[in-house]
Order: sequence, then C-alpha cells, then structure tokens
Amino acid sequence: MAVVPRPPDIRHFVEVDSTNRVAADLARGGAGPDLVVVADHQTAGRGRRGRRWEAPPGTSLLVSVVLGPPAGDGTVALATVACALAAADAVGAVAGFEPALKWPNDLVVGDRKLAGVLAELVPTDRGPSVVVGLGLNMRSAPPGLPAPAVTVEEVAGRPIHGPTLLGAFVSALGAMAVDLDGPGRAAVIEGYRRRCVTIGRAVRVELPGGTAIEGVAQGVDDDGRLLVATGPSAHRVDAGDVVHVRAGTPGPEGRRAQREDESR
Ligand code: BT5
Repeated sequence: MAVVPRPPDIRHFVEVDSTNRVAADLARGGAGPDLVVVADHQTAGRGRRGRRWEAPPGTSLLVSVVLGPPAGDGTVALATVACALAAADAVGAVAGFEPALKWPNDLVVGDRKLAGVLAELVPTDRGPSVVVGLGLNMRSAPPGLPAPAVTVEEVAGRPIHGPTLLGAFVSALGAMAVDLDGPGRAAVIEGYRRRCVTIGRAVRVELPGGTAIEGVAQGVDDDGRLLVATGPSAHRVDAGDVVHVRAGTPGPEGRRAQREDESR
C-alpha cells in the first residue's frame, strides 16, 4: 500500500453523505494516496454490510483516507487492522488511554464501542485503490444504538482537541501504510495482536454469505485475517461479524495458549 505523504492533502467538509463515498469518488477521479477527507457530519455514514454509522453533527471524528493500491492478499482485512491500530495509537497519544481492538474493525472500551473502521476496495482506471474510513465518537454518541457506545471524552474525563487527534491518526496511519508491503507489516500485525481482545476468545463469526462458524479465535495472520479453530478444522476469516461468546478464554490466558501453539 502506498504512502500518505506529509503533509497530507486534508479536505474538510461541513456535511457529506459519507466520507468514504467522497474519498472513493476522488480516488476514481485520480486522487492519489495523499488524500484525507474529513466531515463534521454525515447524512448517510456507512458501516459494513449495508449498516449505518450514526453521529450527531460536530461530535465525532469522521475521516476517510485513500491508501492507494492494495498490499497483501487479505487487502481489506489488512487495511482495516492497520487503520484500527493507528486510531488506537492516536487515542493513546492524545487522550491518554488505550482502547482495545475487537476483530476486525472495532475500537472498544470494555463492551462499549468507541469507533468503527470501514475499508473498501475501489476500482479505478489505474487499478484498485483502498479507501479506509474511521468513525470515532469524541463528545457524544447517538441514542438508541443496539449495543452500548462510549466516547473519547467520557473515558479521558476531559475535553480532547479533535484536530490534534486527527493529526495523530493520519500520521500514525501514514507511517504504517508506507511499509505495509514490506517489513513494517509484521510490526503492524504484532501491534494489532497485542491489543486484540478477540484472540483467545470463543467466538461466533457471521460470514458475509449468511453462514456462521463457531470456535476459538486463535490469532490474526500476517494479512489481518482471523484464525478460528472449529474442532478439527481451522478457518482463515477475511471478513465477518464476530460475537465474543462468554465461555471463551479471554485475554492473557488465550494469548498464552496461542503462544504455546505457535511454539510447537
Ligand atoms: C463500522 O461498521 O463500525 C464501520 C463504521 C465506519 C464509519 C466511518 S465514518 C467515516 C467513514 N465514512 C463512512 O461512511 N463510514 C466510515 P459495523 O461494524 O458494521 O458497525 C455498524 C454498527 O455500529 C451499526 O449498525 C450500529 O449498531 C453501530 N453504530 C452506529 N453508529 C455508532 C456510533 N456512533 N457509536 C457506536 N456504535 C455505532
């Protein structure tokens, strides 16, 4: 995946339908991997699989980055985990706490969702480009969501300057994207694994085709895919919705089991 040069080309909109849609159109029109689209409000913010991302105007970081040509085989999974890790690093640096990562695309604090990532492959005349979007709750989350949400300011316990967090995110993602095709990928995946609370858990994964698998999440591979053991077989999951099933072996226990597996 290509570089996000510094300073990036940041385009700020008061209102758009979706920053991912705007970034994808600009990528199709020739915009390169230096492009960052930011909005105060989205009228049709996208989640994965046709879902919506909701945010009261002016309360969130809503940003999409054109990353350029894909890297790796699990392109969308890889871009998703890199973006989630960059966002978590930026929150750590600017707001002073460490969100956990739920595979593939959620930043969470406990069971509450702080942010979501949407990576999309965009065909262009010059070949495919990857656009990755982040919705991060800063000051308030919308009411009536099916699952609990949380905001950066609620956890930090103080006001957080949005442009500073945006800058930290864009520069963290740029630093990761520059080397996702090379040796830097291992550090991104390792950083993701360290923060990923899905590894070691019993999970139910709803796959895009409508089927589901249940098993234990054993790790994340070098392309960002989730490795799930279901009895005798192992699956590499590129995309899906994960439910953490309570009977699992969360956190450090699960990681210990994973390390033991890897050392065999
Ligand atoms: C995501 O999808 O979490 C990806 C969200 C990506 C949003 C960004 S905003 C900038 C860029 N432009 C876009 O158009 N999109 C990206 P998914 O895993 O499918 O989760 C969607 C679900 O999260 C919804 O169905 C709700 O249940 C929940 N949700 C919606 N808004 C939320 C919020 N503000 N906080 C917490 N959860 C929310």
